[in-house]
Amino acid sequence: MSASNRTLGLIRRYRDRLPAFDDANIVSIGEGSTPLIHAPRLGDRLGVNLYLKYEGLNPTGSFKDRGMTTALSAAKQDGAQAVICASTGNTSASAAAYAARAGIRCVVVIPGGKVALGKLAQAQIAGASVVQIDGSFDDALRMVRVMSEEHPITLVNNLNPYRLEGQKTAAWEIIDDLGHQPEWMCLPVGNGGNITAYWRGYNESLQRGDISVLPRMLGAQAEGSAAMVRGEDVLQPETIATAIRIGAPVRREEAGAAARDSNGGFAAANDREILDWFGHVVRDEGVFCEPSSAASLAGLANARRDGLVAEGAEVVCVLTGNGLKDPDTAISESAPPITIPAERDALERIVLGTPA
Ligand code: AN7
Repeated sequence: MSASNRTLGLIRRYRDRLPAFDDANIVSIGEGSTPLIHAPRLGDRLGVNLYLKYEGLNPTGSFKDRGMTTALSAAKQDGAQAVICASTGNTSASAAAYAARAGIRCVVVIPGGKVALGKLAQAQIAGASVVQIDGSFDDALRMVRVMSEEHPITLVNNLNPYRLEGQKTAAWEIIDDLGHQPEWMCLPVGNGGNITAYWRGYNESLQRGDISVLPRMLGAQAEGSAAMVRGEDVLQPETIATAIRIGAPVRREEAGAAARDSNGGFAAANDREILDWFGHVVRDEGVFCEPSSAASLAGLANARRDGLVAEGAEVVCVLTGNGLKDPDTAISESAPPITIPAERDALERIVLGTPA
């Protein structure tokens, strides 16, 4: 039997280029190998040749699984008894699942009332200790860092070096699928971990000779939490895109270097723009992502408007999380269902579009 890449999981798929793990310590749920989807209608709307890297199809519905397979495999290899993280939601869902798989206790600390419903459900049902605080993600991260420094509990936020090692594999998949690097690589930025990981992945591919040119990196942020765009931390971050509601990016130095060294940049989009692109991507292409993921499209639109990204450029946008993560926002952005009696004529009026 020859296993598909999805069955292998990404540690086995890219074994020769990742940290070494004993087979018995590999914690995988079949992450990675997500589709790269050509998006011609959405691309026309943006004036670019657009591809979507649909990371919402990972096992827990976000790109975080790429970093959790490596982080939890390392934790298992080290004999860790417990892992901890702060999270805007997706990290907690992924950590909870991979810790469950590893048989390791998991504690997640989240900003109370600011985590999308699907993500909360995932962490809770997987058996993590879910702790809400009256504070932001940045406050939660400060707290879990102290716990991991003072107690034998492994931090699995992206300060953990194994996280980015796993996440960089997405860049390699894009090169495999496209056959070359895109001109622009666009992704939503919160802590700046993922843009750092992609940049590392592309640079390693350059060193291997798989590509001869690097893509330009575009980081998209929500206007209310745009620390990288502003060049300073945001004390009270706010946005509908709760996954990237982060004011003090942990990887600000590396993320800034990725944008600068690639001749790329950062772009902000406001909540209305993010929600508009959240609708466009599913109505144009049938791809349902969470609002934070649509921030990459909204940021790209603004980078096009400002002349940073040229017309006709080949662009890969990362859709970092699945739309099912945040059903509340999808419902509030949609027309409600039409209620009718269970009668033929009532349905016919709607089918034919005639007024009642
Ligand atoms: C869908 O889950 O930080 O720039 O705690 O969930 O690497 O932080 C999530 C981040 C983009 C930003 N898109 O990535 C968490 C968390 C989605 C996300 C980001 C996140 P980074």
